[in-house]
Amino acid sequence: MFKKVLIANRGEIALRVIRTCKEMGIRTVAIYSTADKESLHVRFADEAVCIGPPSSTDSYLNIPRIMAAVEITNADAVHPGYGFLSENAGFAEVCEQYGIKFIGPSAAMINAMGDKITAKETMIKAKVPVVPGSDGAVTDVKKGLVDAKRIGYPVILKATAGGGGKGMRIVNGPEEFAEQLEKAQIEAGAAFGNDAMYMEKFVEEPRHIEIQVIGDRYGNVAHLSERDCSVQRRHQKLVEESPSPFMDQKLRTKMGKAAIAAAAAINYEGVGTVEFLVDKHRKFYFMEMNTRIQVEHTVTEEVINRDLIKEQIKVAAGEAISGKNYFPTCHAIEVRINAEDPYNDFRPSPGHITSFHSPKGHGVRVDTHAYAGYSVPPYYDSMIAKLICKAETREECIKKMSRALDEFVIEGIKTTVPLHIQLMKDERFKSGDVTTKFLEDFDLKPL
Ligand code: MV4
Repeated sequence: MFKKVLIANRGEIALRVIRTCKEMGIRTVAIYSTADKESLHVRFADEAVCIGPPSSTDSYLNIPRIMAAVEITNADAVHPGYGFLSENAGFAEVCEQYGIKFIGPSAAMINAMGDKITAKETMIKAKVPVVPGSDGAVTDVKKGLVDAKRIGYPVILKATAGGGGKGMRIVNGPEEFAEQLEKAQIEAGAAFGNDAMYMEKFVEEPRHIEIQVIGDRYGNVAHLSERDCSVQRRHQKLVEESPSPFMDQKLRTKMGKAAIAAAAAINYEGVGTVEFLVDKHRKFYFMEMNTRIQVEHTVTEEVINRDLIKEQIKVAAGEAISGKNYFPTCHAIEVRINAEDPYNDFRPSPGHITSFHSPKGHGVRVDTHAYAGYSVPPYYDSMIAKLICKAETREECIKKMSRALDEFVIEGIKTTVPLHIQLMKDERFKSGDVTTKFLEDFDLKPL
């Protein structure tokens, strides 16, 4: 087992990893920017190294500075958390070269899933269902129009270097094709330095259902059931739950098998997530694979009663998994509390938290680095807490979440708490009839 893990991240996930390491008897090193001096991950780690000024490029994204912190603290492993360098193949490679275990996928696995055309071709070979689309890249308008006609409008253009919704364009008919392709290429070129595009049939009002997987270095892969992440806004998830209200055991078995096949196709080692689009006919299609621990891993932890960070560290250290799949034994919902104003187009609302009280009680979990007196810096992601509730049924879970949200006191900044309070009372949400379009149609009333 590792002796000392450096956590190359900040906020709640840094704290989350520190907690598990402590329970496993592993020493921890926090890194921090000058903006995070007062952050709890700095306080609760065994050691902490300041690596630079607030700007991410000079701190949490700065590989040479992080490697210097690894060297001076003698850490033998790095946990990248989510975001920042968690899916950076270059960082994984540098760690490998220095003999430091990167608690995440290898550079090869990141690259296999990072290029979306390659990923899709790999999935087709592994017999994982994909959305019908172009054969490889869309290089010119003339060929693209022929392909789009065969696929049938509406189609969606996606950047092969993209993911998470960046560089996507919907095309409703041939008259729009040239214009949308050019716009998408310009956008993708600016965002990723790569303007290669591919095309798919546009699946209307899909659900976003993802399967948690885990693999070890001996070739065993298992699934840990699904999370429904359909409640999103501009590709930012706001609510996640497990089991999905749309799921039944037959579909879970099929999607679980597909997710395992997807991970096995790239010899996946570690914890990962296979994202699917699911249409109203219960047809599911591979969307992308995330090769990191995700924000919403906690929902799975609650329903299968396992510490996923612990499992992740164990497989990274070379332990074998049992290979058995896990199924939900209760219902869990997570809401993301962001320092944003839901009444003002979700504008970031950083600043000083004057008062902070977390909900408590049976079945209530809060993962946060915030506290009364903490200042939310304006430089990073706006998520300041995750509230996770679990109960025997979805209905009970929603009631518990409503109760917990009512107890949440955060003063001094604006947060997404009022949005969640109303969501939990929404008839459509309560019925489980939620697609990725749901939040667009949701109108927030003054409290
Ligand atoms: C799609 C789609 C419909 N049809 N692909 C968005 C994020 C990126 N991973 C892929 N995304 C989509 N791909 C086809 N062929 C709709 C989306 C999409 C979406 C997916 C999941 C959750 C929220 C979404 C919001 C808008 C669009």
